[in-house]
Amino acid sequence: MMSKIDVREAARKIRNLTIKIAEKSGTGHIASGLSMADILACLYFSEMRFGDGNAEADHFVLSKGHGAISLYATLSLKGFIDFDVVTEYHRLGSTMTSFPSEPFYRGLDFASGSLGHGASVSCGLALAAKLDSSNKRVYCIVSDGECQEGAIWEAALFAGHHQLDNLTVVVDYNKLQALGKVGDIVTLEPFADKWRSFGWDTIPVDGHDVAALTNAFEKTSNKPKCIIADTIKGKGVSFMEGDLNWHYLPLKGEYLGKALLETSL
Ligand SMILES: Cc1ncc(C[n+]2csc(CCOP(=O)(O)OP(=O)(O)O)c2C)c(N)n1
Ligand SMILES: [Mg+2]
Repeated sequence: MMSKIDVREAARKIRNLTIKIAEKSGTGHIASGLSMADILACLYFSEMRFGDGNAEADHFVLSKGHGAISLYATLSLKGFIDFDVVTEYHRLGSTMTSFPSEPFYRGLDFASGSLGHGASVSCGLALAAKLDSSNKRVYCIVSDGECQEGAIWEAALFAGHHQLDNLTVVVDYNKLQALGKVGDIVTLEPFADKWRSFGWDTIPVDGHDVAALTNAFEKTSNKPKCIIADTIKGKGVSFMEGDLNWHYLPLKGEYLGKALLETSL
């Protein structure tokens, strides 16, 4: 296991690799990836087990599949996929599809991208692990706009009822969705109270504070866990942070140079 300082460095590298992949692919959804870079770093470089030794491999579901660019960056940093392969992101015929899909790689074994479904899939995986007397854990990242979908709350109800204490859902609470502010479109608040009322151990945390995130992951209880990660969309690239336009825009010209520079520091 890496130290917390190393996880922080992993997050920086994930951001830098994300921009490098964006440079090659010329596509968007970059800010959605950057928003969860610290969460991915904690999961892949501290919290999750990948089946080494006698440990069972945990499952990860990127319910906000449109952020795949940073998941691919993470898997490349982890050494599970060659960087030459991940830079084929979004190209016709590439296995690095815009949203995660088959063929799967180590650390990536579920397709996603149609928002709203990942939490339910994760509930199924967590319940199956319990029925198999397996100590596998299941981790799922959902986005905040995604939490406006009813299926999320069906999963919340189910996991609470079955006390799926092997399930952790992290909400990337960046307050922006594709076309506006989450709070203006359909507010989620009081968000933590809602998860708690569904029977979840709910931990609001600064989603860019690696130490706080790690502590939240390490906390145990007999309930499913919801980490509400307070994040900034586009975190790490100054002109992208909190700017709705960067949900879809590709990086070009001087913007690209600035993003490469800022994420390499
Ligand atoms: C069911 C479904 N509807 C629409 C989309 C298109 N879409 C992709 S990202 C997005 C909004 C993303 O906002 P949010 O959920 O807050 O994610 P963020 O990028 O902020 O993490 C939408 C509507 C989708 N992927 N799936
Ligand atoms: Mg959002």
